[in-house]
Amino acid sequence: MKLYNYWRSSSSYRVRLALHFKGVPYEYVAVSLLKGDQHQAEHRLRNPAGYVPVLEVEENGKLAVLSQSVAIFEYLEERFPQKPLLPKSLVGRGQVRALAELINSGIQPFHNLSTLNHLKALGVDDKKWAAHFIDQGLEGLEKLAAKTAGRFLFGDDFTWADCCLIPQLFGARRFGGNVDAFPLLLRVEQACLALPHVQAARPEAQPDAQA
Ligand SMILES: N[C@@H](CCC(=O)N[C@@H](CS)C(=O)NCC(=O)O)C(=O)O
Repeated sequence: MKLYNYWRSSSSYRVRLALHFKGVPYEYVAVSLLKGDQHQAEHRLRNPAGYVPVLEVEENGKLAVLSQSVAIFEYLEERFPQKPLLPKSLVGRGQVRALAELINSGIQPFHNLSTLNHLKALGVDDKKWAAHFIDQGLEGLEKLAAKTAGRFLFGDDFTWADCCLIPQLFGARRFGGNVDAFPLLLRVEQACLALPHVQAARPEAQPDAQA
């Protein structure tokens, strides 16, 4: 399995967390968003949208590529069910998906690189804009998680929701979000950062990490 990704990309970080949690070995292939590798023809063949992450997998002797971190979670959950990242109850599974989706579609797109570049080109204060939507999204997440959290965002088991939270807080700090306003999220982050698989997936631990 090959993961085309970038050390600082929050969506890439999500997939690394899921792979490390499940103990699935993979080859790390760096796609530098700083250098614009995501726009090169070679990468556009893997993902025509020009985003990371992309996971290359093998099925029946054939290689295939998967994009979209949450779709990749779904694939990994079905292929490697032994260490689940979703709870057993149907309602619980829906709630974990909702927490993850709040981040995936409700926060991250607002601070994606191409979004910020376009805002800059329009003469908008991109940093202020991103911080506004990050804080608004995290506020919703803090309240939603108050109904479900234990040690982690959903009860006492590490789930997809945590795979999205940790990278989102990393991104929030980069883009000026006021993370200190969200004590529950920070408490869950501390619990997650104590786990070896989380440490292994951290941006700073990746081969392409730059100081
Ligand atoms: N919903 C997608 C988002 C993917 C995405 O936005 N990736 C960012 C990095 S976190 C990217 O590749 N940005 C490149 C660009 O905007 O040029 C996912 O979950 O995989």
